Amino acid sequence: MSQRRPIVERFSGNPILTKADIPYPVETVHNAAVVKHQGRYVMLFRSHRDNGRCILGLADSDDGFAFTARPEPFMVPEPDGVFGEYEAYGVEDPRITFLDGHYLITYSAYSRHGVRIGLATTRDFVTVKRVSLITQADMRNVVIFPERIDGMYVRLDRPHSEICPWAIWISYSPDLIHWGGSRLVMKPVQYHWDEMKIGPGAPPIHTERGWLHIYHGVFPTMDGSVYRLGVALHDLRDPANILGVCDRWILQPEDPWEVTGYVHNVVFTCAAVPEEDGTVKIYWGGADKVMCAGTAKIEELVDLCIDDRRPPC
Ligand code: BMA
Repeated sequence: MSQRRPIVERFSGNPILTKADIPYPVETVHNAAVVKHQGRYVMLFRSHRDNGRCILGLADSDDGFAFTARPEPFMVPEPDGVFGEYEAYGVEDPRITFLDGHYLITYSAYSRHGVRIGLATTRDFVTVKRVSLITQADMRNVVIFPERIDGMYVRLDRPHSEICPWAIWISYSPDLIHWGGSRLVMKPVQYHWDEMKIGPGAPPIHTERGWLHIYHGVFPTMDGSVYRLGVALHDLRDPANILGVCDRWILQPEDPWEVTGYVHNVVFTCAAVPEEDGTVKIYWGGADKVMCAGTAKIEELVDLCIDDRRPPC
């Protein structure tokens, strides 16, 4: 039997950004957000410093594949105030959503109190303003939908409890600061490729048939955890309702820089950029060390959620 055609076609020039491309000292370049701004691609990437804590840097591109890093980091932990207290251990895994004329940046803020999510905004990727810390500990992976639904901002998030580990929830807000109405929408499935953990990946993409969400799923092995990517389709008007979750992963660690690195066997996404030709550029960190990119067909990803589906919970 011949191999199936890959769902995500890897860019032939992967990895697209590594620490060798960064003009200040960093040890990794990974888990980046990417958006189109004024016809160009802007990447907000995470880097470990050699003290083990993370900062966020920017890189720009005309084609979405060849990126040039800017000379200075874009976000480092604030020195004082409430952000200083809650992001002292570093800022990680940003996501960006364009809404109401602003780019909304959600990022993991680490401190001795745990990990929570910060919200910052920018209009131009030159200046950035911290707005609020929008979760308590222990939350990660907040992605904001790019449209308001019934007047409310909507996000997917990933709390953690011993009773119900690492599932995806939905929450709503009238003002981006105060969030509530929280409900669980999707759970890991036992003895499945995402049985250990799932978490929101890229901000959802509006398609005619639903919100397409590319998420990550984790499987425990005797050799550590394997991080892969999957897809789910949420109802357009009621995104708490999942229309289908594809039974199989769409991407798994295969290239040498995905299998070996800072943390081995990891593909982890924070960004997917839909294009006018019906494709989507998907960006992922390889082994928590480098940035990679690939392309998929949006219709095919939506079809997978419907035609090859498993229940969300
Ligand atoms: C998760 C997060 C990600 C990371 C992944 C693999 O828990 O910390 O930032 O890419 O682990 O190490």
